[in-house]
This record gives sequence, C-alpha cells and structure tokens, in this order.
Amino acid sequence: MAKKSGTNSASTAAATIENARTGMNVPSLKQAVLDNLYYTQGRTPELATPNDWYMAVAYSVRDRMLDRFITALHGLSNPRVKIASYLSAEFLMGPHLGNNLLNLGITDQMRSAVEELGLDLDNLLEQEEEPGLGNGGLGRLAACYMDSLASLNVPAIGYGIRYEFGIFDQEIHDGWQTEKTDKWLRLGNPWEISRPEISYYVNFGGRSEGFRDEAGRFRFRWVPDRVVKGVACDTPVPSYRNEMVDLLRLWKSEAVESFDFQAFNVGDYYKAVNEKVISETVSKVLYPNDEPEIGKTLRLAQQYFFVSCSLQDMIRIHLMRGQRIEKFHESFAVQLNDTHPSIAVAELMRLLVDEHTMDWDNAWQVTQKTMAYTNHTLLPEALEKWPLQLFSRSLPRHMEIIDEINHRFLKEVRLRYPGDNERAARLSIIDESGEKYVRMAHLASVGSHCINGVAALHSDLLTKTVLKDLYDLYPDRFVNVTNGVTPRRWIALSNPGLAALITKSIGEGWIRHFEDEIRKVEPFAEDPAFLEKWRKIKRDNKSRLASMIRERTGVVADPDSLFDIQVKRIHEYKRQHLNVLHIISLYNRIKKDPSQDIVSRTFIFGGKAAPGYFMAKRIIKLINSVADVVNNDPDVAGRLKVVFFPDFNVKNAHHVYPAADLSEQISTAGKEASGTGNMKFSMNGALTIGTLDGANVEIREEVGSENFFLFGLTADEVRDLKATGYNPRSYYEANPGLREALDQISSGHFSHGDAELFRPLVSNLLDNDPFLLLADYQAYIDCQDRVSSAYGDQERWARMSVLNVARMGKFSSDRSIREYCANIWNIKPVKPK
Ligand code: F58
Repeated sequence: MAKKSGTNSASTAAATIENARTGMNVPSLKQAVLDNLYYTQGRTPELATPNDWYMAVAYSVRDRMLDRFITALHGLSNPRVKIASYLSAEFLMGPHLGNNLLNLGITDQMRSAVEELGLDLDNLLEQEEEPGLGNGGLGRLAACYMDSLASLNVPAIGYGIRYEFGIFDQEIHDGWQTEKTDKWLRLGNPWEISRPEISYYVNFGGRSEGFRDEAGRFRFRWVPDRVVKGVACDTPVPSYRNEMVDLLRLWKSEAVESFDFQAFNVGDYYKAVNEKVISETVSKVLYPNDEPEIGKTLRLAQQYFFVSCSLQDMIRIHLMRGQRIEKFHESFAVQLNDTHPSIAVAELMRLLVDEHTMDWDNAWQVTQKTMAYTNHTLLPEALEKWPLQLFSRSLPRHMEIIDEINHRFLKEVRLRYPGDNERAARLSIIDESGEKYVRMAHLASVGSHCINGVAALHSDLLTKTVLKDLYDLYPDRFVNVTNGVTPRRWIALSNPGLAALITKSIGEGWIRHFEDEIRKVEPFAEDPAFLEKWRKIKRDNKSRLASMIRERTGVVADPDSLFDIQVKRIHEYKRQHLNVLHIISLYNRIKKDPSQDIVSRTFIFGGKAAPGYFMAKRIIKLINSVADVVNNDPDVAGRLKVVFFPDFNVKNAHHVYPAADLSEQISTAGKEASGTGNMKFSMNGALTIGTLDGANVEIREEVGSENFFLFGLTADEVRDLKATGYNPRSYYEANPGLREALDQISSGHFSHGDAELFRPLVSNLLDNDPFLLLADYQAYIDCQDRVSSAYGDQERWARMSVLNVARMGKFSSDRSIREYCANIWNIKPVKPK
C-alpha cells in the first residue's frame, strides 16, 4: 500500500477512481496513464515502448496541473497584480517529470500506480530527455528562479527561445570532447502547449523612414526586408504544493505565410521554401559559447526575435487588462538576464513611440521604470558588444533609437562632468575607440532603474571595475542580489535519502521555508546516531554514482574513497588544470614512496567546453591523459582514481552533487561572478575547497570558516600582483613540486611521449598565466593536505558536513526572489499557505 504523502491521500485498498484527468489517488493515476497511453499515444500496453509509457505518465501529470495553470493564466488579466517578466535567452529547466510529481505531491502515488502496471517509476524518469536550453549557470539560475517565483506565489512569465537544438551532447573519444547535436524534441515534448494563435511578427533589415500620419504627427516606420513570425510554446511551471502555476513562454520562429504566398504566386516555389527555411533558422540552435560571440548576425537576430515577441505579448496582456499604455510599468517588471535581452530597452521605446504614439520623454520614463538589468560577469572580454555596422543592417530603426538615447544620455554626462571628454567616451553606449560597437551593458544600464550583480563581491567589483563609470554617475541604481538555488530540485528531488532524514528530524517545512527551517538540523551535528545515518546516506549516494561512472567510463571508483568533484563549464578562469596539478603532485608523492599512507581519492570532473575554445578542449584531454596514467599505475594501487564524467547536464547533476565529499570552487579570485554549483554541493553535505571568489565568500561566512577549506590570493591581491608585474616563471623555478608536474606534462609523460600535445597549455602557464595558477599552486596543495587530514577523522567530517547543510538557508533561490520582489520589482509575493 502506498504511503501517505503531501496533501493528497494515497491509495487505500478501498480507493476508487475519482477522475482520470484530475484524481490524485493511485487508481485514478493508473487509469489516467492507461487512458493517455491509448488516447494520446495511440498504444496498448502490449505494444507500448518505454517512451510511450513515459509520455503517458507525463501527460497524466500535465493533466493534473492544467486546472491551476488555466486559473493562473486567467489571473494574468487582473490589472491589480504586477507580473514579473524574466527575459532570458536561456532556461536550463532540467527534466520535468520528477520535479512536477514532487511539486504536486504525488510521487508515491504515481510510483504505486505504475508499479501496478508492471513498471518502475525510476526507469520512466530515466526516459526523459532534458530540455538543455542553456549553457550553464546563467540558464540554470533562470530555471531555479522560475521554481521560486511559482512557489512564492509571484505571478511570473519566463520569456525565452524554444531552441530546436539545445546545448550539444558531449561524448569523449580518445580523451577528446566531441559534440553531437541535441535532438531533444525527437520523441516529442509532452510538457509543451503550442499556441499558434499567440504569435507576433518580427521585422529584420530594411530601412526606417519618416512620415506624417493622419493626425498630422511626424512618426517613423520601419520598412523591413524580412519578417519572421514567433509562435508561443508554453510550459507550465508548478509551485511546490500550492495553487500557483507560472508560465514559461518560449518563442519558436516560423515563416510568415503571406511572404511564402507572395513568392509562390509569382511562381517561385523554391524562393518560398527558402524563406521558410531561413525563418525557422532563427530559433534553430542555442549558441554553445560561454562567452559572447561578436559578429554573428544570427545571434543578434535570436536576441531581437525573442525580445520583440515578449514585449509585444506583454503589451497585449497589459491592454487586455483595460489599462492605458502609459501605465505599462504597473503591469510588468522586466528583468534582463544579462545583456542578451538588453535590446529590450530600444524595442520597448520603439513599440511605445512608433507603434503606440507616446512621446519620447514619457516612453523613456516607462521604459526605465519597467527594466532592470542583472550582470553575470566581470571578465571585460565577456561584455557583449555588437559591431555597429552589423547592428544597423539588422535593426536600422533600433540604431536610430539607440543614437537618440545615447545623445540624450551624453548630454546629461557632459552637464555632470563638463569638459571630461574621456569619461564621456568611456560611458557612451557606442564605443568609438576603433571599429564602432554598441555596448550592450551600457544600453541595459542606461535604460534600467536598477542594476545588480549576483554575489556581494561581484556587485562590489562591478562598481569598481567594468561598470565603474556608470556607478559614479548612478550610484543609487546599483544593488546586490546574491544568487540562490532551489532546494526542491537540488535536495528534495535529487537526494531523496538526505531529504527523508532531514524531514524525519525537523519535519517537512524546510522544503517550503528553507531559509528559516533548515537551521534546525544544526543540533543534530552532535548526535552520533544521526551522524551515522548521515554518513550512510552519503555512502549510498557515492555508491550509486560509482556504478554510473563504471557504466559510462569503465573506471572503477571506490565509494570509501574521498569523492573530490569539480563539475562546471570548462574554462581557464575556473582552473580545472589547477586541480590536475594537485592530482599529479599526489601521484608523484606516491611514486617516490609507494608504501606511504595516503587518503584515497576519486577525482571526478564534468563539464562542457565551448566547441571553439582551444584551451578548454585541451584541458579535457589533459584530464583524460592524466587519468589513463594514474588509474593504471600499479604503484598507485587504486588509491587515486581520475574520472571525466561525460555530458554533464542537469539530469546527471542530480546524481553528482549528492555524492560529493569535496566541492572544488577554485576560480581565480575576482573572476567567478557567483557560482551556483558551490551552493548545490554544500546543500548536499559536501565541504568546499575554495578561493574567496563569487558566492564562496558568503558561503564561508554562513557555514563558518572552520567548516570551509580556504586558500589562495584574494581579488585585491590578484589585482596588485598583476599591477606590479606577475612573473609565473619565478614560481616554477622556486617550487620543485610545481616544476616537476609542469615538466612532466610538457615532456609527454602523460601523452605517450608526445611533447607537442600539451605544450600550448604549459607555455601559456609559464609565459602568461592570466589566471594565476602558479601563484596559487602551493597554497592549494597545502590546503588539500588539510582536507586529507580532516577526512581522516570521519566523525568530524560528518559534523562539518551537517553544519554545511544546516547553514545554507541563505542560498535558497526563494531568498533571492524575495529580494528581487522587494528591492527591484516592487512586487509583494503572497506567502504560500
Ligand atoms: C554565470 N554566467 C557566471 N554565462 O559565470 C556564474 O558565476 C554565475 O553564478 C551564473 O552566471 C549565474 O549568475 C554564465 O553562465 C553564460 O553561460 C552566458 C551564455 C551566453 C553567452 C555569454 C555567457
């Protein structure tokens, strides 16, 4: 008999079918799955494939969200509620089925229902192909925020792009990354509701021309040379066990029929077909780069495409509420997730002035009151800018509007700083220092009432570095909102063992009110019986991950070894290769004295490299090359294992974070804006080895310095060292351990004698080392030694692990969303019941 769970009664022997569309008990769910199998999938149980069953279960869950979804959509037309509109080119939602079952509170009931049909729910969950519509942290943050928005009862719409191909699937061949297209829609997407009637036209190219309208007003109109249609694809985002269901509305590009027909009528069938192909290209594929790509017309087209559809949709909703256009900002708070949607500033101006005939000044007020901008990077090279030529060709009317915005803005700057032409040039939205560019961060900042960084250190550095001039001009616009992650997906769903123990100890309130409740776990850090259970859960999680690793890579990992994990995009600033230098150093210690006592470790790496990022791809190859040598050396005798876990994505991440003992957060201080993986690890009881970078600083403050392994230069020290002339070679020469490791890599010790393979990597470190690996090397090694000795005392380690979880309340995305609501959007979340 199924257990009672959540608010819905589970099966009893006497339970009967309530309603095959909405009933929550086991017989209803069972009937629903059979009905959907037959009537939606067109299959009988005898012939059903695993995917058919998955689809039938997914549709049955979706059916149960629809009442609330429809009610919530109707609610959007109430003019008294302000809607949070999250504009993001990426939403990395992860698999839906498990999460939706959890949020609806029917996981146990569904497990029993499918069991009665001879199926295993975990196998069905495995069937789901996740929508990988994002690159990494930024896209995943958007997904965590959608979960929190719904769970805090905030009416919200996430607007983005429905890419046909998401982030590529990563395969490893001979130690190298290869990319495979992500055909995530191949078997259908049961969560999406396509809405062909909600569609908008989006112009590209052509020219802008002035004209006088019937009322005698001078106006501008855009005469495009191409028009694309955006069609809404909706996905419901249910809250954790309350009534609210928010909306994720992604736009799919299609050809405009009339354009097809024009060509068709004059007999040019192939031109018509071509038009269709080109139109569909706009939402075809996610750019897999973790730095912006300059000069890709299609990327700019994607940004403008989704922003224009989204703003047109918001205006439709606003007018549908019976409100005047001048009050648009009372209906919507628009958050720009980085600069990718920042063309919204110019597009809203265009819609208000050109289409809705508002005067410029009023339109500008509305725009500024509506928009707010989140910055996610401090790397100056990662700040998005578009060549002016390309920009004007694609968006001629926006170029005029931006020129006008800039003209007025620079007038203000000159009034404030008379004669300071250099400052004006630095502040200008147009970079005129060489080839001309549109600086998107400036456009976003000038057009927004609020600008935020994503961790305290990051927000502070923003005002001192990349956005300093803007901060001097508008200090009141700058705030910090430290990132957070949802404890629903990242503990309750992915670590059921830990979740059950926590619930047994402090009740289930922590899932909904993580910020206040999780601290109640703290006293259990002194309870030996609790610690015993805690350790067993971690051991089981490690054992499960070890099986997956064996299955996917052939490497046998010992669940009793220390699981030392670094999973994130591969990037030089994240310093996966510093981790490798530590592995090599341990390996060399063993080689010098194979009989010495060392703490066994399994080093696990995961993450994708941008396909065109030469160094990142070489780092993957290096990890695999070192793995080959270390894993197979009889002197090592299995005490060190190195694994590159292929295709790190949300689905795999569910198994990775809960199995970690040690979380590697070792970026060069001042480079990682926040990090969110650091939070997921810590919430699952891993201890962190990390620099004072991004949110690590705040995590350490919360968990206590005695429960965090800190090493390395601070952001200020990094800056000073660079300013005084950093010489990486001097560290190499002075440190025999470091020298030995680097010499081995460059001599071909890990590459069958091939001395060319890693030469670019090593030369870059010796001659340049922009991310200061060599400067931080010894501090890192020493810190890792402290980790090993701490791990030797398993009781103490478990205590530290419990305290890490207990003190993570701050890093719930619910807290972040409350801050956005209170400090930026002026929206009052309704406290969930
Ligand atoms: C990440 N940025 C930051 N960008 O690196 C990380 O520190 C932070 O925690 C996270 O955002 C959330 O705030 C990031 O993931 C991208 O992936 C962009 C994709 C599109 C091109 C530009 C980078």
